[in-house]
Amino acid sequence: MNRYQEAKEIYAKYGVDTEQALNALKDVCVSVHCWQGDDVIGFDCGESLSGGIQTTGNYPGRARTAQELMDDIDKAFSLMPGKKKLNLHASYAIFSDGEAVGRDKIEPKHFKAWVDFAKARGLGIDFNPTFFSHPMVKDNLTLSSPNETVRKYWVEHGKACIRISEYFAEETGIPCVMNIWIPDGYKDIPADRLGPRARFKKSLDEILSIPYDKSKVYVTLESKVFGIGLESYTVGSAEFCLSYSANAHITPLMDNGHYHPTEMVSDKISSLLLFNDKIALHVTRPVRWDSDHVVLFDDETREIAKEIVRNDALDRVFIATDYFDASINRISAWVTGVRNVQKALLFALLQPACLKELQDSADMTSLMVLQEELKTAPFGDVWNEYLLRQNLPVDYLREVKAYEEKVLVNRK
Ligand code: RNT
Ligand code: ZN
Repeated sequence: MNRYQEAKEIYAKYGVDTEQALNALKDVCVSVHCWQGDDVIGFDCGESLSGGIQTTGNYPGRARTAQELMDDIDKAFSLMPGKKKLNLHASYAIFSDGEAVGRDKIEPKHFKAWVDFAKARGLGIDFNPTFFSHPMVKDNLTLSSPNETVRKYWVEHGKACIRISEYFAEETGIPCVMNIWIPDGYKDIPADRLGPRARFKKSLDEILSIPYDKSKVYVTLESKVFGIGLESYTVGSAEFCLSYSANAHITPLMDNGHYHPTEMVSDKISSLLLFNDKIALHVTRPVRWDSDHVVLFDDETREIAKEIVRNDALDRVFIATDYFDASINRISAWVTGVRNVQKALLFALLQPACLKELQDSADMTSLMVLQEELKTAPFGDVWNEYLLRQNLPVDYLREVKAYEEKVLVNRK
């Protein structure tokens, strides 16, 4: 008997159907961030990364052009199983030679090459206005700026991005999730906490006032607790973003690097599911701060997956990755993180339904024992079967290294 058959029988004893789990997993879409490939730099204005986020490391092979990034995405996607979407930032606009377009004036045509790329591969596209790494970010402020020229510039950027998101949805036939995150905040204690938040609120109202098809574009709003150099005050805090989303009927987005270190996104998902049709996630790995390390198959990633699966919410949660490591091979970083999100989902799909019943009958003893037992059930054999059925290698490292030698090391 092969290992999968054996695993299947072991799981069956727990009342778990591995075939059902494998089938469910292949329909789950993960929106893969493009920005792992070039250290969040983008192509539009050549500014270095700002906004209180940071990439560290200088491993060779960063994608420097749209073509290089597309090549790398192809390589990375070819090693990831399951359904994917491409998640772009506005800073990845592709301008023709000599064209200089401000972010307030970008248009669908600046993303045509991405649409062609996505269509040729049957991918949907998600989108993000880029409110950082740009000369119009003044004093670390964008949509909350007291300077009307600055604030309006970024409002126009937000509106432009809604139009581009709608274009993505129309062209690909797949709805576009457009996530708003602003870095706005203060390093030290502010004198006015209300003013910036009031201006952010007004700016969001203005952006969302343009007509757009809500079945094609899902606008999400991402909160944060602090950024580097912005430690004392963040305009788009959790309370602000949750309240705004609820009021404006948009979708809240939680990034699991954006909370205090002992606060867990896995514990927040159920609450948001009770009050929202859809919710959105940025899956990342914060190490002591919002460091955006590559996602591992760790406790919290599994717990997040469990909350989605066990609450029967696979079709209500937009799952996206958001991490960037420049200290290791970037293709490997991409593939490892995305595979780990999928692994965690499979792990969750392989949990027996009886666990809930044990909780409800207050048999916490059995619950603990069973949960611990399941940790060492032959999960790896089911995962390997999933890869095998999609003709993917378990060992992608060899392929990554070959690509590094052939392509990446030549990028000097
Ligand atoms: C920053 C947010 C945001 C960014 C990306 C690049 O803390 O997590 O989502 O990482 O938009
Ligand atoms: Zn994020």
